[in-house]
Amino acid sequence: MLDYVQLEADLDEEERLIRDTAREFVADRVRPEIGDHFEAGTFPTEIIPEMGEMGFYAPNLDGYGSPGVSETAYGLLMQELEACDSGLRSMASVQGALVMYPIYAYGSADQKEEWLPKLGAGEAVGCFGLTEPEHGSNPSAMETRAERDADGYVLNGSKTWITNSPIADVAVVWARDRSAEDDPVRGFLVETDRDGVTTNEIKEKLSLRASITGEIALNDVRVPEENVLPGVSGMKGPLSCLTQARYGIAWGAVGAARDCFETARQYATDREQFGGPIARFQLQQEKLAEMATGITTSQLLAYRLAELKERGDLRPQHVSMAKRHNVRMAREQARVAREMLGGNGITTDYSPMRHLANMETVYTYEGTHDIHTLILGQDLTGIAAFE
Ligand code: TGC
Ligand code: FAD
Repeated sequence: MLDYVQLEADLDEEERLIRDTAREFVADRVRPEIGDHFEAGTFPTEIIPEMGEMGFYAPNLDGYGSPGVSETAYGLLMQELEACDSGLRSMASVQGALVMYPIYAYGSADQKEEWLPKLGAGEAVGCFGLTEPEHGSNPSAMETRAERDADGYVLNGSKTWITNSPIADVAVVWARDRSAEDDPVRGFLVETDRDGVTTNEIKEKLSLRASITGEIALNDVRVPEENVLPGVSGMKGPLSCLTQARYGIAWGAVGAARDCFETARQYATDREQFGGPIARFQLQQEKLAEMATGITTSQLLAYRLAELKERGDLRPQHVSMAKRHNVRMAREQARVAREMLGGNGITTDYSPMRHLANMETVYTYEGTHDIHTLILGQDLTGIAAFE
């Protein structure tokens, strides 16, 4: 596997173990069938508890069953999952960074005790409802609202493009609290079997096909006071969760690109044209050299993020730079790898076209490439150019 500047030489034993465990799990349990799932538009739901048993959901959190592994170990895990398919990494990202993290960071003791162990074990599935039909890049304009009633809140609104909503047991729903001054955004734990909740699946996707995506419609949904996340109020709540998930994507995208590179390198060595392997042509070697360089520079960025995160110096803007850079790199490398495989490259027999299609989603979700450009622009100039 490509590790051109020997970053893996510095991994500790636990980090190597987590990388290898994830790599083997993916090779045995997911990779053989992933092309079929992509074609069928399905996710292998039977592996959800298996991933829990392996400790793949938020192992970087400490307590309530999570071991508190290093941020590098967590990144390597995301890298190995996405080397198989972005849908697999999405499963772990949403469950860990977008559902367990807000409960861990902002939940009450009861909420943590009720949800973290079973989400960590994959015995329950969570989803994260921020995006709305009319408010994607600008979630702060959300229309979903919570009105107080006698013993809690009544929620109304709709969320869309929600990973795993059709199979979720609980949704972290972000809504404006109309009973408080300035309608602050609050997080609500909404069990999906509550009256008034519907979660239709979105089936027409041509990207991230091996992942379940849906809507969340909330029609006079009553939730008790104890379902509100007490520890946060305002957009910082959902945006801080996004920073956790974007961190995982910055690592994961490197995995997808690495898989494209390894597939293209092997193919170029095996495939013969004009009397010998196509890997002997300078045009093909130039492509491999560019890919290896792009992957290596992205790896360096990911490893540096881990160091900053460990010592508490990671800023959301650092994560924006890495998500933006590494996903663009992976999208470009997937296209080049696809090209190197000729006609075979457009099939599900090989991974690059699947990764390429997936990268269109990864480029768009968790803040589009444009939005991360503007976040960096604001940080570099002090001037916000969102509006
Ligand atoms: P703004 O006024 O800038 O900030 C409000 C408060 O939040 C703080 N903050 C952050 N904190 C942590 N991490 C971040 N990334 C943060 N960004 C902002 C900020 O310091 C402030 O705190 P305080 O204490 O002063 O109140 O907020 P804004 O509403 O103007 O934000 C602007 C913008 C464009 C950056 C934001 O809206 C944005 O990031 N938009 C992109 C939307 C997005 O990424 N949606 C993702 C939906 S979830 C998803 O895609 C899941 S895919 C899952 C999968 O399958 O993997
Ligand atoms: P829009 O915001 O309408 O953007 C359209 C275009 O306009 C983009 O190119 C964008 O970059 C550009 N644009 C927007 N604003 C500006 C600006 N100020 N300046 C310049 N250009 C701009 N959301 C969740 O909450 N939870 C999930 O689990 C989740 N999972 C997802 C799974 C999939 C498969 C997909 C595709 C999306 C998912 N999302 C989820 C939603 C995702 O986060 C949004 O699609 C994303 O934030 C962009 O919003 P939008 O699609 O409404 O695009």
